[in-house]
This record gives sequence, structure tokens and C-alpha cells, in this order.
Amino acid sequence: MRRALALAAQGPAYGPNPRVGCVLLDPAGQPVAEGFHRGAGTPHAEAAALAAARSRGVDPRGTTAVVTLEPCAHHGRTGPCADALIDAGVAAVHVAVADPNPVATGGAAKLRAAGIEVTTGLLADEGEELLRQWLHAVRTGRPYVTLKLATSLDGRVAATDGTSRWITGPQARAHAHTIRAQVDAIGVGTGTALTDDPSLTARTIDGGLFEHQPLRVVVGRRAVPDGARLRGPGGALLHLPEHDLGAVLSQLAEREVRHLLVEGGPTLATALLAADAVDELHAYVAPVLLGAGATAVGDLGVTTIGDAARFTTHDVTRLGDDVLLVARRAQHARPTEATESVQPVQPGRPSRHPKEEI
Ligand code: AOF
Ligand code: ZN
Repeated sequence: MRRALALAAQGPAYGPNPRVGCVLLDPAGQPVAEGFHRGAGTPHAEAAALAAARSRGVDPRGTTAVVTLEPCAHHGRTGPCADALIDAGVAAVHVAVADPNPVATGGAAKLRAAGIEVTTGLLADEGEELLRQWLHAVRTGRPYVTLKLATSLDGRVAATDGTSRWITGPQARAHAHTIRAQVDAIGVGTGTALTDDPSLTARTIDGGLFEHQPLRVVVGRRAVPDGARLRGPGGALLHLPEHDLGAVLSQLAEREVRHLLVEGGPTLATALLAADAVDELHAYVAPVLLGAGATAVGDLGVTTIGDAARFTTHDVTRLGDDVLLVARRAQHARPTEATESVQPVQPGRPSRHPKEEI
């Protein structure tokens, strides 16, 4: 399963489909073929592993398939993997994570009904970690929201005269671009779109464009000017003249956006935090003190420490002179296989301002 997870991680982090890996073992437990999913419309990991076996002259009959996600049972962009495994005569299937996708689920039951031994939950935590954005989106019907903040040590994003270039250094900025290249969409509010005229493209260190460019989303009622950089080369532009964050997130989910990176400004960041809609924080913090000037986050309605918006540190990385803190909101209970459902998981912390306006 560790090998299957490593294979899965070779697939694209963005896109509507999950990253999945599959290893086929012979009856002696030796790997004979492997495969992973390369993105929507391409073969699923199981189909790729079966094809790899056959192309090497290996008959998959009697092998054990080790797959990071429960094999699908549906005819989607490709055929059902459960049927492909049954037809190939695979003897056993070991799965890390059950598939919560209502369209595709049911593969484990189908395999068992065909007399194949199926176990699930093998290295489930690692499987959940790899698929966290996709699983969150499929389980809740909302994209996984990562909020990026780039601030001084005292949480500011600009000096009082409005100057803001550059609080964080080149390594932090380059890192932020690699994250842009891994998400489905980047969001900003109209304030940032009008003030900063950002391009919101994912750029390499030499300024070129990464092959994958996320959808560029502008939230708010003011128009994006004709000459804006947002209309230049890069991902498609989607303007949502909308103040209801729930509606914004569901419209993005309908477009199969699984992972949304929000880059500002303070108004949108504050609204998302106040609505408890931020799943992960990427805080790039520079050892710079401004003492005055705009802060990254405004009033969250918190008047007492017990109500603070608290996150759990996942990772800390030094980037030149700056530090990147990756923190996540408290994990919600994970549905068990038996109770797996597509009902939205209720947030653990009740939203303070459910109808928060931007
Ligand atoms: C993948 N790759 O390796 C596996 C998937 O639209 P389709 O037909 O490609 O089906 C996508 C669904 O199939 C996906 O949401 C997931 O539930 C299931 N399994 N998908 O893209 C894979 N094993
Ligand atoms: Zn499949």
C-alpha cells in the first residue's frame, strides 16, 4: 500500500478526479505490475495496472490488487474498475479508503459478491491525507478552502501608505506559485482585483507559466475592468457577483472545483474565517514589523479568547528568511465504511456568521 500511495502521488493534485495508485501482487506477494491515475478521462489506477501487467505478458489471474481508493462500480468517463478486476480473475483486493462518491461507490460490495476477498482501511490515515481535498469536496459538496496569508510578524499586509511589495521574500513567493499550480481555482475579492490588479497565474521562478493554470475567481459585485491582468494569459476568469459565501462555494463545487486557494484580500479572508469556511491556512510570515497598516484579517466577531478561530499546526517550513506555517481546522469525524454517506459533514465549530457578507 505504501508503494500504491507513492504511485498515487504521481498523479496531478488538481482536477476533478482523485489521485489513485494500484499495485498487483502475485500469489507469492511479489509486485508484478503497477499503475496510477493521470487525470480525468485517462484510465483509472486499477485499469492502468491491469494494462501494465498484460503489456508485460503477465496474466493478472490470481493476483492481489492493492488500491488506495475503493474500485469504482460505475460507467463514468471510463468503465467500472470492479468489473475489470472481476473479469481479470483477481483473487483479492486491499483498499485504503472507501469511495464516498455516490456515483462511483459500491465497488467493494460488487467484488465481494463475485467471491473476491476485499479488505478496506489499510493505511487509511495516509490514504485520507493524500486525498484530503478531494474527499472533503466529495463528502461535503464544497471545495476544500486553503487561505493564503503573507504577512509581517505583526500580521500586517501593507504599511500605512499602502506599500506592500515585498513583505515576504522570493522563496516564499516561489513556493506560493507552486501551490497555485496544484489547485483548481484561486479566489480573490473584488477589492484585491481592483487595488492590486493581480494576474493570479501560477508562474515558475523564471516567470514562465506552469502548464496547469487554475481557474481565476473574483468574488463580489464590482466589475473586473476590461484591461485587468486577470483577463490576460492564465486560467479562465470566473466573476461571481455574489455576497453569499455558501453560494460561491456551491457554484464552484458544481464546476468540480475540489481545491480553492484564497489569496485575499482581508475582506474575503475575514468573511471566510468568520463563516468557519477555511479548511487550511498557509501563513507566510516575514521577520518584519510594521506596527501600523492593514492587517491580513479583520474583525471576526471574537470578543473572548475561547471564541478564537483556532487551527492545528500541520507543518512548518523555513523559506529563506520567512516561515510557512500550514495549519488546518480541527478534523471532523470521518464516516466509517458502514455509515459512509454523501450528506454534508456538519462543521465542528458552529459558524458565527452563517450569512456572512463579503
Ligand atoms: C479516478 N481514478 O484511479 C479511480 C477513480 O469520471 P470517471 O469515470 O473517471 O470516474 C471518476 C470516479 O471514479 C472518481 O470520482 C472516484 O469516485 C472513482 N475512482 N477515479 O479518477 C482512479 N479509482
Ligand atoms: Zn475506476
